[in-house]
Amino acid sequence: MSESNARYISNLTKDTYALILAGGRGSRLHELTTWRAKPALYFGGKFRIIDFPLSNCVNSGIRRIGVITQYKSHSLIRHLVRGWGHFKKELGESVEILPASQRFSDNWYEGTADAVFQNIDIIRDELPKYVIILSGDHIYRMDYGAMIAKHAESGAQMTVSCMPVGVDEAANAFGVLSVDENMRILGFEEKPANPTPLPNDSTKCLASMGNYVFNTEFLFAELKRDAENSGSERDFGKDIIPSIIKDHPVYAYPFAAGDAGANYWRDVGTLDSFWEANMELVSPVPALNLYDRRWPIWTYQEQLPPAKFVWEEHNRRGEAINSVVSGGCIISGSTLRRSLCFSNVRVHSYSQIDETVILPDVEVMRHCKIRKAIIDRGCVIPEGTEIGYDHDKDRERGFRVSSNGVVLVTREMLGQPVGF
Ligand code: ADQ
Ligand code: ADP
Repeated sequence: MSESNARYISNLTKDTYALILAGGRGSRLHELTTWRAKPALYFGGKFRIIDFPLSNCVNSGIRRIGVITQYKSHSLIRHLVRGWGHFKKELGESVEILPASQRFSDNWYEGTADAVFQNIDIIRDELPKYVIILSGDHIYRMDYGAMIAKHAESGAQMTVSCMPVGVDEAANAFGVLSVDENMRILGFEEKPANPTPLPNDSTKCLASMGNYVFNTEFLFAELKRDAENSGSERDFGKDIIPSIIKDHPVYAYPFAAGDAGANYWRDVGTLDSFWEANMELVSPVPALNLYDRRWPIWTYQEQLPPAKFVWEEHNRRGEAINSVVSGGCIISGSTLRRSLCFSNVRVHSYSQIDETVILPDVEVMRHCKIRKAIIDRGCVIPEGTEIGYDHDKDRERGFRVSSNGVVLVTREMLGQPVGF
């Protein structure tokens, strides 16, 4: 990219306010989101899902960010305050938390459009030319600068980022677009049962990633219009996009290889996809590069001592193979294979852990065998427990077994008190 091009994009990103929608429930994650909103869910040994859109903003040069929260927001807000509270207003930087606070009416945020509508005054104070609305639910690296530049060049009022996904995967799950040869959106259906396939590939369709760039004044006008329509569910996918594509220039932006050096986007909306996306990280060369210094993913993490692996006379070698182990962990006399340990995990001797995602502050006592599982934060796995070897037994004990055979274990399932 030439210098003048880079300057052009940095002026656009400076003139952009980002809103991250982080109020959703994530019900298909079952007990993993009983206590926390999906964007607050742990990911990748050290991060929370929200760290990805937030880091993408900062890496793209967008430094004014609002995070819209609603459902089960305590864990999310605590993380934002600890990890993202250091922005300096005087330098034109801010990460603002925008909880549903009934400032306009007696209602909490209804749909996603209402969540933005209820914050119009806060956005207006920032005087941005563009507003980028981002889903707080996905794991990906994306240079929003390139998308905003395309938006500005095309003369669009709104631009929707999209990527091709399998028709089966998209059915009932994603907003599906049809476009003309210039990528202008001609049709949009929110979570259709039978998605319209791509003209050149009947197995694929164009799915909305739930990220939108708007010209600010157009966004405000459309939100106000929508608020007066009593039949609207106040949702971008269900109401706003279908109602504007005919009369206004709305374009699709294809998220493609080359954006930030990687074409990686995962919706970790189910236990299986959450487990699989974490498992990808323990493969020798993962598609998502968390070690790329040019596109760092920031987070909050308590200061902890380094991970430790112990082999004493009385036990076996403490080791972790093709695994990711975070700070504060001690793996003593046990073997981990293709597993992720978040902070402060203790694994005692003679245990065997395979293909398992262990969230922070877990203790695995001696002689446990765990396979293909997700262990929620704070669990103490009693001595001699087997998980993932006999699914009938797992279910009898109250653990949840997913359709692909991933076993979820939480403190409540173990009869252990939940408290922060
Ligand atoms: P979904 O993700 O299913 O589809 P939704 O449940 O509205 O849509 O969530 C979108 C984002 O908004 C999530 O980050 C969620 O946390 C947040 N959110 C939901 N309700 C909210 C509320 N009341 N207040 C604040 N935040 C809220 C959307 C689009 C599809 C697109 C997919 C891509 O509607 O068209 O294909 O994202 O995953
Ligand atoms: P095990 O059941 O595996 O024997 P322990 O709790 O006795 O479990 O821990 C085993 C080993 O882990 C200890 O002997 C020590 O080497 C290391 N370890 C445990 N706690 C700490 C600690 N606080 N600091 C440093 N090393 C520790």
